Amino acid sequence: MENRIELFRGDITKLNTDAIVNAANNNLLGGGGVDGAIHRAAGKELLEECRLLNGCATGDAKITKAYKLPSKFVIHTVGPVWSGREDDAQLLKSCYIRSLEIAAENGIKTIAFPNISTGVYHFPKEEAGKIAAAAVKSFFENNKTIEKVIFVVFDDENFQIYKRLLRLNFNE
Ligand code: AR6
Repeated sequence: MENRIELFRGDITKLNTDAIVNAANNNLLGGGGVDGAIHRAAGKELLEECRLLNGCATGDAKITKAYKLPSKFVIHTVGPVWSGREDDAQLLKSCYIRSLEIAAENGIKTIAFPNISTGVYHFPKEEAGKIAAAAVKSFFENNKTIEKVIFVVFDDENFQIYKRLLRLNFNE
């Protein structure tokens, strides 16, 4: 597991990992938050490719090119809108696992995730962080091709949560 998971605080659109993951919605036609930032930075060709995908189910993921972004691919996944029901956690886990499966199928070695569902979709951040970290660690148990997963945190609350969950020491 050593060094295969990293934490980055900032804007995911700046990363030059092989893939960045987008926290999209079911129609894949853009939106606010990280989705808006990715579409703005990638340019209108990203939306044109997304139009051909016929949307995406919650918990699933689809891949496109990344156009003007520094990364090579965008993997669009759709997190659950927090409802308090039992399947929220399963659907969020599935976003991470499906994104990693698609990444592996496409030869991707480095991939960056935003904190899916923790913005407009209101998933509790602590629980979402635990699900994300557990999903990636369990995927790594059976996969040797993905070299690095970067958790990208944008807000301070998620930064504090992920530092603790990943037991990382930062000199601040
Ligand atoms: N880089 C990294 N993380 C970011 C960035 C960024 N540039 N901007 C925001 N975040 P959200 P969701 C963080 O709302 O909850 C969209 O409209 C943010 O701090 O982007 O999955 C879609 O179209 C938060 O922790 O996604 C959907 O309709 C995290 O990204 C809906 O929002 C996710 O927040 C999806 O909602």
